Amino acid sequence: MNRLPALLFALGCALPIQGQVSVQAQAQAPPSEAPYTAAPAGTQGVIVRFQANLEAPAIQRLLGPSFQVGPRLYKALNLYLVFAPADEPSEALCAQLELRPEVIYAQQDHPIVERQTSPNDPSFSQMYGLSNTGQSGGTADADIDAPEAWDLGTGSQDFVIAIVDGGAQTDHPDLLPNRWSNAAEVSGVNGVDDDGNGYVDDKYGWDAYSNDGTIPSSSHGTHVAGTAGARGNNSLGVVGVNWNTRLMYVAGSSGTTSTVLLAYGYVRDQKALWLSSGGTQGANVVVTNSSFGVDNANCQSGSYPAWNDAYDDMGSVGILSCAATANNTTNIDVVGDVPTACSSPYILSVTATNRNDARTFSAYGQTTIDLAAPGDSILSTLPTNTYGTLSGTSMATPHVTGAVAFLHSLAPPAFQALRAQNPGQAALDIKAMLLDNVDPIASLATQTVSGGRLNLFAAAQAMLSLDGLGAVNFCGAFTNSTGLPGAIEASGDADVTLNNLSLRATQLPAFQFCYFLASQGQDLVAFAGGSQGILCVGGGQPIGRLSAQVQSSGALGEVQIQVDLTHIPINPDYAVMAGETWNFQGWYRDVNPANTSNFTDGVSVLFH
Ligand SMILES: [Ca+2]
Ligand SMILES: [Ca+2]
Ligand SMILES: [Ca+2]
Ligand SMILES: [Ca+2]
Repeated sequence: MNRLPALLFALGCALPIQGQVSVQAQAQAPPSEAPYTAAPAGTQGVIVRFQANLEAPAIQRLLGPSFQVGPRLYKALNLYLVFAPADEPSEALCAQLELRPEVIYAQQDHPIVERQTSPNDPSFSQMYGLSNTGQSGGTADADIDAPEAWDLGTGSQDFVIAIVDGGAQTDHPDLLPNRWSNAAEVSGVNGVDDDGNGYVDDKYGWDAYSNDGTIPSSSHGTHVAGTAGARGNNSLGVVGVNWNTRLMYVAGSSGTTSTVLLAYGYVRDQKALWLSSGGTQGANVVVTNSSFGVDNANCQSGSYPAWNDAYDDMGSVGILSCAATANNTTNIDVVGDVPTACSSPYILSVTATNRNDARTFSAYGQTTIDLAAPGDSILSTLPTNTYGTLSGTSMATPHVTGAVAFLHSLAPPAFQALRAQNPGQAALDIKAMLLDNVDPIASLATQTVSGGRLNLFAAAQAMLSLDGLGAVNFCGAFTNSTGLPGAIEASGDADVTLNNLSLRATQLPAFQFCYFLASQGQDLVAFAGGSQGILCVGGGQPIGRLSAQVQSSGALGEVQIQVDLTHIPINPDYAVMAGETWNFQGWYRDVNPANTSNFTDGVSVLFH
């Protein structure tokens, strides 16, 4: 280990003093790589770009004893950290260094901080759920990483959150800037259904209690709304998960199921109208927030069919429903709950954690409760223009609700295309992004579906990391003889003119043969003949076989192919067109115990 510096020193001595370094000298040995260290006591660091090929020993010689050459920082630019006397003004020092022929430039080693966007709302520092600094006895980072997420975006008024609650102070100064309103009714005639949507005077939402457009006030609803979408960075009060959004107020969170259905019905109608009118009418509701329910009720018993129906129907137009589970420490898997144990895939069931990531007062369920969010001592808006702290699953849920709208606001073009074509699938994808990107919490591993607490930043990164493909997996895969389900991944770009789609089948048995199928249809039928898995493509459409058999490699059995989009082998060969959705699946052999057919799940790509 000691030989290298000595050798380099010898080389350095041989170098010309004026920095005109021979390439041959460099080629004989790698340059010195001093370990990175902070500036030693009594020195300051300066970043210096030296002439190409000039290496540390020569630099040290050229600079003389008052400088100490530190590590090379950036090879391609020949940038070094150089330590200089601390008492010299750094600007003068840089200017002095730049006079030297071997120096291209010098700059200060400016301190940097990890960039996190903090709003100027004065109470932000108390909002541990968004950013936990350990305030008030909490655990640092037991939070949803909101400031990190706000580096990526701060929400958008293109997306509407329906607060289905007891009502709200809709003109609270920290909520008013983000209030959804129905322009035709606001500027219309009282007593007249100005926009013809079937609801008279629905200016800011609907009141299902009295079936009119006057929204009652409610402490609970005002608080919930602020968590999801109090205006951020307005030098006032609190900040919501979204600084910018649209809050629609729908009163109807207690009483009987009929009230709730009337409330959901309004939301659904407004979204359907928005879709059918091309965005000129109605409201682009992407999520509802609900914190009510029927304790200890079995949603699947046959006594509550309208609940799942409503969630599925709202889901089909791209609305996820975030629901607060019970505020008691029961296992919802066992005792049941409506709606948080209802089976609709469009529900996000939420339990609450505190400033130490502990669940103390709220229900759980490994198969029913999707995730946790901060819900203990949450600061938010309250009526009569005030603020205050409340606790409950009701306070946890709007963090998740806000996250749904937030992810929508970050959607890259591929996701926007999917959302336009299949809003229900886009909703399910957002749910998956949220659940797949929680912060794992050991105690929640067996108490929630996801095993953790919401992390807005991680989910936002997942949304942004969708490349140009926006591929969506479907169908689900069956366990094969390795104990793993064969899976398929697609990567590349959905622009057909780029033609760079790649398919990768993974988790197959090793050294088994596989080929890839393509079809514009989907199918979900068990394959005949004692085989395992499900054929997921076809559905009455032709199925093409994209490749000759290829053999999987590696212990986990991987196969990858590049797809020629100009020649999908569906007799005759077919060129993929923009606007088409194609579905792909891997079909592989599995020896279990005899040779059988087996399948990966399916992956769907909308090309543009
Ligand atoms: Ca954090
Ligand atoms: Ca109306
Ligand atoms: Ca009216
Ligand atoms: Ca504010």
